[in-house]
Amino acid sequence: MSVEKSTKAARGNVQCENTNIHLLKANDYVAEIIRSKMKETKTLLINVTSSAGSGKTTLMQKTAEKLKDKLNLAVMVGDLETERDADRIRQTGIFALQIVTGGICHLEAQMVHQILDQFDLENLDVLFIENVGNLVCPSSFDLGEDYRITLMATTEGDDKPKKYPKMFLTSDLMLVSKADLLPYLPFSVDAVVKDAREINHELEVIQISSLSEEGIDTWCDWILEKVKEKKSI
Ligand SMILES: Nc1nc2c(ncn2[C@@H]2O[C@H](COP(=O)(O)OP(=O)(O)O)[C@@H](O)[C@H]2O)c(=O)[nH]1
Ligand SMILES: [Mg+2]
Repeated sequence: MSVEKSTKAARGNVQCENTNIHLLKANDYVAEIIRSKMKETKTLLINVTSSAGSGKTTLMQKTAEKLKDKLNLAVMVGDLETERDADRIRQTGIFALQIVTGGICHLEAQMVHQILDQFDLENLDVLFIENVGNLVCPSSFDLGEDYRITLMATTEGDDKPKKYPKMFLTSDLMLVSKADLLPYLPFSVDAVVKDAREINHELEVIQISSLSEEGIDTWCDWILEKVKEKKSI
């Protein structure tokens, strides 16, 4: 996240009355350690969030297929149980590790930091973190990322940004996913973008489908641009 976005995330944290402030302080301390490590190795860190089933793992697979010849990519995946997503991602030929949270509904910076040295960061251009699927808890935890991405699937209904504002407030890019299903669903892209931008007027938006590949080149160009920026700092 940019400095401005980090501030936004912090502001969001204060608003979250039910979250333990001390836990978040400890989290943010470790997130800064991760951030400085990533700065050292010039590895772009992208935190991928969404509800369960919005297409995160499928997008990781598609991104690997499209970019693995141009960039060194790896994925860290969080789920309550099973290695299934990491297995799916490894089948594309890139390195992936699963964090099994054992019931915790989000990833914390400490969990990420614990397995970070299993990734060859010196030679990695992008490390994606596929967060646990839900639009609530992951929004409060900075993982030291450069950018936070939220997938908003057409199958979820277009009312979600206003119902789960913190996730959209703290994200840099919203991917309107499963765009191939638009002809069959009562979902207004205009409405979802309007609501999301009322929460966060800087939010970038790309409409994608991992199945039809609509928007995938734009998404890949976005990644390539951010990698270039990261290398030049
Ligand atoms: N129609 C359609 N289905 C998709 C797309 N992306 C993912 N899916 C399907 O949505 C389901 C959940 O996808 P998955 O990637 O596991 O979602 P995750 O839980 O967010 O990681 C799977 O059945 C996918 O095949 C897409 O772009 N279009
Ligand atoms: Mg998944």
